[in-house]
Amino acid sequence: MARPRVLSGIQPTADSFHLGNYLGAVRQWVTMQETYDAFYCVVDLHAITVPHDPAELRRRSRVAAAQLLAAGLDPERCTVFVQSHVPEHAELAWVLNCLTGMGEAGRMTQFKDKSAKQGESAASVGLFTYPILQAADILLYQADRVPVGADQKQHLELTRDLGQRFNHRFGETFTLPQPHILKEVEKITDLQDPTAKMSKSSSSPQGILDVLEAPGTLRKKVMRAVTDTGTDVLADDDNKPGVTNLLRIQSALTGTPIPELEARYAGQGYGTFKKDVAEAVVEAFSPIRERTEKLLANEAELDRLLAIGAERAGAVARGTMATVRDRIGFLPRA
Ligand code: ATP
Ligand code: LTN
Repeated sequence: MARPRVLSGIQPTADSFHLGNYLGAVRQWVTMQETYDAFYCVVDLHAITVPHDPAELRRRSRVAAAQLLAAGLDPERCTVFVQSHVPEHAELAWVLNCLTGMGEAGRMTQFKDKSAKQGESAASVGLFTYPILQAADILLYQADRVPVGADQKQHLELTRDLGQRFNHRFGETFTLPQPHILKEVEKITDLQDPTAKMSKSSSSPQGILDVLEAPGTLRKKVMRAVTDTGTDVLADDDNKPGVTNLLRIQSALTGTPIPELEARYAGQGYGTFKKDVAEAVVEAFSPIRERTEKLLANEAELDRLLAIGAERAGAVARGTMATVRDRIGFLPRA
C-alpha cells in the first residue's frame, strides 16, 4: 500500500531556525520521513509577504535547506525542495484565492498580528492571502498530515475548508489534511517573555535560542531565562510559565518525562536545572550547526540536491494541477 503523504513548510526569514521551529516542526519532519511519503519545502514565496532583501533571501533559503538536511532529512528518503522552484504553488493559490471569502481571510489571526506590527494599511495583499498560499502548498500534494506548531491550527482549518469547498463545487479532487501537532512542544515560549511564542519575527535576541548560535551564547541565554518567583522546579503553566517552558524543553530534548525531572531537581533551586537545560540545548544543536556549515561550504552540491527535490515535487504538483485546470473549466492548450 502507498504510504500516507506528509507536507510541511518553513520560511527562510531568518539566519537560523530557532528551538521552537526545531521542536515544534523540524524534529517531527525527520521522524515522519521514515513512515510517510514526505515533502518538505522552504517557502520562499511566503517569505516575500513582508519587505525583504533579495540577496538575503537567497542566502537564507540555502541556510534553511542546509539546516533541514543537517537536522536529519535525507534526500533519499524524503523530498526537500524550494517552493518557488515549483510554479504550481502560485497557480493553485490563485484558484483558491478565488474561492476564499474576504471575511474568511480577514479572520486569520496571524494576519491580524503581523499586519498590526507594520500598520494594517502598509501590510501587503500577499500577507493577507498568505494562508491561501499555504493551503495550496498542502492541497497540491494531497497531504494527509501536516506537522506544525500550534500557531498553524487556524491555517490548517482554512486549508480543509478550501479543499472541501473545491471538492463540493467541482468534484472530488483534494485530500483533506489533518494537522500533526505534538502537545508537549506545540508552543515553545520566549525565554524573556514566557507567555509569548518564541518567534523569528517578534522575539528579542535574548528570548530566542537559534540552532546555529555559538554554544557560549546559548548557555548564557538559558542561564538568563526569566524564571518565576520561588525556587521549586515544578511544571505549572499559570504560575510558573518560565520554569514550565524550560521543563518542556529539557524533557523534549532528553526524552525524560517532566515528573521525573521535577523529582530530580527537588530542593536544588533553579541554578543546576538551568545548567542542565543549557547543556541539553547545546548537545542537540552543535551537530546540526557543524553539519550545516559543511553543507553550506559546497553550494553546488546543495543546489543539486534541491534540484532533485524540485523535480520530484514538480511531478506531483503538475499532476494535481492538470486535474484542477480541467475541473475548473480552463481550456486545454491544443
Ligand atoms: P514567525 O514568528 O516570523 O512567524 P516562526 O518563527 O513562527 O516565524 P515559521 O517559519 O513561520 O517560523 O514556522 C515554521 C514552523 O515552526 C511552523 O510549523 C511553526 O508552527 C513552528 N513554530 C514556530 N515557532 C514555534 C514555537 N515557538 N513553538 C512550536 N512551534 C513553532
Ligand atoms: N505558515 C507556516 C509556514 C508554511 C507551512 C506551509 C506549514 C507555509 N506553507 C505548508 C505547513 C504546510 C508558518 O508560518 N509557520
